[in-house]
Amino acid sequence: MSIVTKSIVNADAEARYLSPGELDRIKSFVTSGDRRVRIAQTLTDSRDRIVKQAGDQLFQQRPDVVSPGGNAYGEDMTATCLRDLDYYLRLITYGIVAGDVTPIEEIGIVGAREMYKSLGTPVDAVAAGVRAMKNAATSMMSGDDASEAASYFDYVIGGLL
Ligand SMILES: CCC1=C(C)/C(=C/C2=NC(=C\c3[nH]c(/C=C4\NC(=O)[C@H](C)[C@H]4CC)c(C)c3CCC(=O)O)/C(CCC(=O)O)=C2C)NC1=O
Repeated sequence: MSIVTKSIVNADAEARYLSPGELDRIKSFVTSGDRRVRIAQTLTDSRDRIVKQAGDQLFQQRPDVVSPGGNAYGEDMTATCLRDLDYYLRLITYGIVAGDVTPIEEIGIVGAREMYKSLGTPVDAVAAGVRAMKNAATSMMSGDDASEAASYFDYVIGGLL
């Protein structure tokens, strides 16, 4: 939910007008809108390149995951691993557009550690893959956009570890 919807739901539950604090937060959400949409557009347009570069970097750092016995060993498992990175990149674009990490948390973080544990997937390597996506993505952006985008990647990394 965006800050706009959330504020309205909260205010209406108490049948009150939006508070000055809520209006301030909505103002900064609105004024940062162009930037957030621009960042989400860059990530969306470059998603294939970001996932590919991150996969290459991850498998160089962690050759164990793509070696025999590794969780991402073999063409199909490697493709599933890259798909997971793509899932997280997609969720990050949702969060950036909403200006809120809740969609990322609800879809991709809650229960993720337990799920990866049950799959035998080393979650620290998933986090390393997300970090590699962060490096690839932020290198395509200017300073302010890069630091805003970075905070969402960091949220995912922190949520997995
Ligand atoms: C949008 C929210 C969402 C997420 C996050 C998600 C993750 C997810 N990853 C899965 C599997 C998997 N995930 C990986 C990923 C990896 N293995 C590694 O060693 C690497 C470190 C890593 C890539 C970075 C692999 C290899 C599998 C298949 C494991 C198996 O079938 O044994 C599965 C099991 C079912 C399936 O194969 O599709 C789920 C549910 N699904 C979702 O709907």
